[in-house]
Amino acid sequence: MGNPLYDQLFGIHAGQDTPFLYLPDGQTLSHADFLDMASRIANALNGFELQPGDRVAVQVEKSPEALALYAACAQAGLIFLPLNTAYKSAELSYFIENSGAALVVCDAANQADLAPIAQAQNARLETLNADGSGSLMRRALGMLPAFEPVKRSEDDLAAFLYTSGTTGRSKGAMLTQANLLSNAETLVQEWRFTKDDVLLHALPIFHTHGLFVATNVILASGGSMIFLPKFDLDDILRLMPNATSMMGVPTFYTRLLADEQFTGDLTRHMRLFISGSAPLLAETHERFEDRTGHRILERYGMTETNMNTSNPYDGERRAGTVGFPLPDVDLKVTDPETGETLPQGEIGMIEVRGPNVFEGYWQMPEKTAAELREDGFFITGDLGRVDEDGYVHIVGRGKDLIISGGFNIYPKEIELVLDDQPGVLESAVIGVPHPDFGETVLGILVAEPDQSPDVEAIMSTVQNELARFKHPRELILLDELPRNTMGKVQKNALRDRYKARFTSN
Ligand code: MCA
Ligand code: AMP
Repeated sequence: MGNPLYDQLFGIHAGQDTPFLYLPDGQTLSHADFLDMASRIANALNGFELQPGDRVAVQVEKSPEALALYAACAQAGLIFLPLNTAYKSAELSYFIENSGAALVVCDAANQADLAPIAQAQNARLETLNADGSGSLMRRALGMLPAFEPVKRSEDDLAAFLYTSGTTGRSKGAMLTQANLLSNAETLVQEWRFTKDDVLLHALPIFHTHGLFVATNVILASGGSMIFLPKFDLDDILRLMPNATSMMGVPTFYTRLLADEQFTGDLTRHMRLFISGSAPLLAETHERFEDRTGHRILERYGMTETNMNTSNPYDGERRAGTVGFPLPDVDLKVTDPETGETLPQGEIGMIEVRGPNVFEGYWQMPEKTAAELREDGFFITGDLGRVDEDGYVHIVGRGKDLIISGGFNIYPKEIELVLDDQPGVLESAVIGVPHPDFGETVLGILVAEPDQSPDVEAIMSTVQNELARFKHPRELILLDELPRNTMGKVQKNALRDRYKARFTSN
């Protein structure tokens, strides 16, 4: 027994001087350089007296060192737990405490805020900054660039990714080595990635899309990435001529289309554009094809499952659909009430099963049992149907979720903060169409009798407590919330009323 994740994604490139990361400053890191860096970090981690299976919570900017920390955790048998850089202290404190992290790695700018949180948890705190400086790399640079991977099996946990829930409490999705490896291998084959690929990588590396889909596919195929700190339109336009492929959320594609410099000529040499994390409007798909001649390949996944379906590489990429179940994924559409499989073509709950499906939620057996059936099917919370040609269509969500620019936002979490504010009786948070982010957050407040809540003060409290991308774009005071006869708030009625709030038509 070796360490399959390390051996199959990273170790296979030992000694290879072929490029792995092209950085915006013109530097190139080979696969061998990257492995040296990862091994030095693994040696540094080893000095912290961590045990295999310990969680390493990481909130750092995107950098080669941050990616090498992921490789080092695989090598050292530690569970990698990446966190959105937008999270504020109150949000971080929950993740660190809930996961029982033994090590926290953060940007030096956040060290003072995180120190008491780490201390309360008895976790060690190290820093890693965007330029690679900080206490972790200072220590790592004094280490040897070789490390014998800790023995692990495919069933061992490799990563935790936190995903919010309808109750407002985040759940740690436990992903095994096999979950990550099986999906990476499948996607390399389905999307025809090879060592000649150069992926334009502008996604964050704290979510499934940028970390497991993009990075693992490139690692498994032996290709390389143009590794950008974030999505910057000018960088993308400048560097696209050097790439063969790009992965992005729909906002990447609408932003590109909004720029006249994005032309067919710029993309002629490109092999593949992939979209996911949020619905790609059929209109965007069509406009992209008109402009470039390329049909974007849309796929569908989740934090809990990695990727489930994909439009075909060869064959029709059908706009408005997420394609077919991946070869090793079983997909069925069920009655949300009874769980019975529905006849082909009917709309119901999408359920998936396969080697990609996670182990469960960390220390939440009831939530795991509610969403992961004993026979291995995971209840996605997405409503969909399969058309007569087998293409999967996502038609809505059974879960109360907003997706803004590819980031998931659970209204409950924001409602809990709003409900707590002086003079507020109750609130409802909804997602409404937005031209750039797809959807954006709108908060509706109802005042307590004879009170007039200070909306500006409430907005600033929300801004202090929650990550920027969760902030309501606007707070609106209403006399009452629309309710059905059972007393349940009718969010559909609110969504309908405010659907044109941020769009011109
Ligand atoms: C940034 N802001 C946002 C978002 N991103 N607000 C709402 N939604 C967002 N997604 C804030 C910024 O902090 C800024 O605040 C203001 O909005 C405008 O910033 P802007 O410069 O326009 O944004 P940006 O920095 O260019 O970022 C937009 C982005 C980025 C490029 C779309 O959000 C992004 O990279 N999204 C990808 C997310 C992703 O990887 N999702 C995958 C999840 P201020 O004005 O105060 O400065 S994995 C997943 O869902 C599953 C598994 C799957 O299928 O992949
Ligand atoms: P997350 O919890 O961040 O993993 O987000 C997963 C959710 O994003 C899914 O359950 C879907 O609701 C949504 N999603 C991902 N890819 C797509 C897609 N191509 N089309 C529509 N929704 C998507």
